[in-house]
Amino acid sequence: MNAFRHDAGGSFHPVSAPDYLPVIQLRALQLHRLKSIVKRAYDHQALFRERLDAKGMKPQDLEKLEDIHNLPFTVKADLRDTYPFGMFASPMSEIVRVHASSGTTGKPIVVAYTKDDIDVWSSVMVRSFAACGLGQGDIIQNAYGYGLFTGGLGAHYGAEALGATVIPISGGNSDRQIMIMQDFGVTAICCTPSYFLHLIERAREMGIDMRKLPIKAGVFGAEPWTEAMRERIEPEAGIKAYDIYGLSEIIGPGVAMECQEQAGPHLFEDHFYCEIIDPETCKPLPDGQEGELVITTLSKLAMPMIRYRTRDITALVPEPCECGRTIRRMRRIGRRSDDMFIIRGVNVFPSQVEAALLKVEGTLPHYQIILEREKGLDNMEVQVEVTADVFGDTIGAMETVRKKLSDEIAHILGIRVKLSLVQPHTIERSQGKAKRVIDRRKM
Ligand code: DLL
Repeated sequence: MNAFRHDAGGSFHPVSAPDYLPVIQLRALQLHRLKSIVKRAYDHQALFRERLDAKGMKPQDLEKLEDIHNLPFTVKADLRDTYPFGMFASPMSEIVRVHASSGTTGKPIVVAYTKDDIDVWSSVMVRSFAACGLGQGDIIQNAYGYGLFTGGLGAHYGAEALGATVIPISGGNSDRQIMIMQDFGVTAICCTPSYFLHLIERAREMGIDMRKLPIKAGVFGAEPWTEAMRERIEPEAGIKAYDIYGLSEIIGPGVAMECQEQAGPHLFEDHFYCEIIDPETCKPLPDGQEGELVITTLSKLAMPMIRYRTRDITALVPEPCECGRTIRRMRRIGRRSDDMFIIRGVNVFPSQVEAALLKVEGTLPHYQIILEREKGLDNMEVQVEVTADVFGDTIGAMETVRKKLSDEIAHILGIRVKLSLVQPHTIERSQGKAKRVIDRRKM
């Protein structure tokens, strides 16, 4: 029998059983898996072995979960430095798939999967889909990019294992996306939230009201998005928008996913051990406190990651979720420690700008932040689209929106910035991850 088989409908799916393990059992399972993965990394990953030796430690020293705090971290540079296959812990003959993430500079980082790893990945994706109420009978349009990016194939294998019908359309060609969504009776879509915004807009231009289509859910991730963005998306498309989180280094999509309570993504803790650390001191922080998410893969064979520093900033939520899952939630990831920039001494994250913009009526959820250096001083300009009504109206409407925006941004950031209100369609639309910040300071 297929291990991922489940009954369609209802909120509890047998495949989701690990989501509901009694906490004591979950921690015991984590410890058991942690011991074995640390041994595997020590035996097969030269870098990890050297670092553990340098600390005078052996895998057997790990007796309880808290001992993980003594293990060395892994960072993205380690994957670059060992490019392409230096972190693989399985022989090439057992590796059935590689993916790569392009990053911003130089060589990509390469990640690998054995057959078992692919099965684990599919199972966490099945649990992700089931968590937001999808199952057999659903028609899932997968508009994450297929290829080296993990989004496409990760969601694809999961949706198939779920027993849903998958449309492997990949990203781009928006008119065809909308035609298929309408003609095939699509009930759910997977893509980045920014691309979905573009699809909503394009559907409207094509005279199609998405609210009248059978689509009911969006599985949105791969980039930060805010609660304000969810509030824009849901009523405009007549769907529920769910947050899915993941990263290539750990597995791809399916590290965490929101349930129907939409109260922060649940981490699939039986496969991913999660800690929050202070990014400056690297000391562990208690649940509820915000810091950098650090993940250890508990079952990944081809490329175990021990204490991988994600750079993503969040907090673990100690309170149990209404849904009854025992696996913990984290707060929605609004920012990465490395997408922060400093303007006039103030730390700014793009998501703060997004939250401010979307509070003001008359704005559209399409924006970009441009950083420039003039005479040694850094300047920030926010370009945001406004509705055709506002743009075409008298100067009065534009000025009202500008004043509200300026106040909102000053309220959230504590500084006033240059604002450019532009007409709809001025800002380039993305098919995958949106580029929110254009940094011209280094050009
Ligand atoms: O973006 C994997 C993925 C595909 C996740 C599809 C969800 C859906 P990478 O390209 O390696 O992998 O990028 C990982 O993207 O460290 C976060 O900074 C960001 N990210 C991913 N999901 C979310 C999310 C995929 N839901 C990096 N909210 C991560 C905020 C996210 N940021």
